[in-house]
Amino acid sequence: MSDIKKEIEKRRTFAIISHPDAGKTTLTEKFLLYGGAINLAGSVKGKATARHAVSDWMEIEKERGISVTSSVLQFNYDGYCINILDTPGHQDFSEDTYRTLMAADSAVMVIDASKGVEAQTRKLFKVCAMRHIPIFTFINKLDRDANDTFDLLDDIEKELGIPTCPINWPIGSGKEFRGVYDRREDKITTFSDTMKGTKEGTTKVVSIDEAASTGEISEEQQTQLVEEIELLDGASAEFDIDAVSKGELSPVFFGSALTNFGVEIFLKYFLEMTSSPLPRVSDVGVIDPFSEDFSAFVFKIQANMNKAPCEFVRVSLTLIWKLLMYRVIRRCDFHSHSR
Ligand SMILES: Nc1nc2c(ncn2[C@@H]2O[C@H](COP(=O)(O)OP(=O)(O)OP(=O)(O)O)[C@@H](O)[C@H]2O)c(=O)[nH]1
Ligand SMILES: [Mg+2]
Repeated sequence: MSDIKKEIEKRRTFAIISHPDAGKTTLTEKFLLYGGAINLAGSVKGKATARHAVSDWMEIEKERGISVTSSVLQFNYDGYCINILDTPGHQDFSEDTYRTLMAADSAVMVIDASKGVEAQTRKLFKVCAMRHIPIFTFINKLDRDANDTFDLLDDIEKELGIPTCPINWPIGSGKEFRGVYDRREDKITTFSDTMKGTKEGTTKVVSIDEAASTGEISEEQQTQLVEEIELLDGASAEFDIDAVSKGELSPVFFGSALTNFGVEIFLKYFLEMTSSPLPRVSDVGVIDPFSEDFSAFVFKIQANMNKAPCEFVRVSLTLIWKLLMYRVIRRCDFHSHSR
């Protein structure tokens, strides 16, 4: 395989979607932390002197702690080159999000564990479902008291009409949130202090019995976990990668973006379960990412980022495969992609 093909296969481009405030920007920031793109994570609503989230770069975003415009961020992790499209949840900026979703090969749907599926999540999910892209679910804010885990899954399945397959399972929530149980490995990962989410922290992988005997989780949590796993094994959909890649089954993960718990576990599985850039349909036929011809799709124009307007372009080209902010020096004719 040529080097260029290998390069293309290492690419992952995904959008993060949800109702406002579910934690998209916070999760994006933590991906950057684990990718080594930043070594200290900022917060969405930092004090005047504190660091802010990298993707909320506009003054209004820093002041109000909300995302107004979609941001594209690139980082490397475990040999992959990852492009994240952090989208705004607020409905006033939905147009921006809809267009940005056209550039994504998959989507991460963030759900607040104390709220479940909310209005904007429903709308954005529909856009992703129409494109049949893989949709991964990250149930966030487990560091706060959460709804019952089975109820959260029921809510997703009933409200959005997509079967779910939990890849891991939370142990406790709020102050009692201890870690997640990995169904494939049959192991528990517990988390250490992450300095309020600014640092990576360390994790410990133990068996269910070990976790209880060493006091990592309480006896009650162990009993509850064993019961829940038994119930889940009988009730949840089997993992099927084909169904995931067609957007017909959503793998579900649990964690807390604020404290970083469960973020790296999610990232690892996500990279394993997603594919490299897919062919796109355009007005001149299907465009293969491995094709030798240049092709690009302008999905966003940002007027106030630099002195000159910037165009965000998804580029297909054998010589270069990049998703970057391109400052347009000279206008080019681009094909219109319809998928
Ligand atoms: N307790 C807790 N708070 C969180 C978590 N993740 C995010 N938050 C907080 O929730 C608020 C919203 O987080 P953001 O990351 O800005 O949410 P968003 O989805 O990007 O919001 P919009 O871009 O405005 O749609 C902030 O105050 C975060 O600190 C979490 O895991 N736990
Ligand atoms: Mg945001």
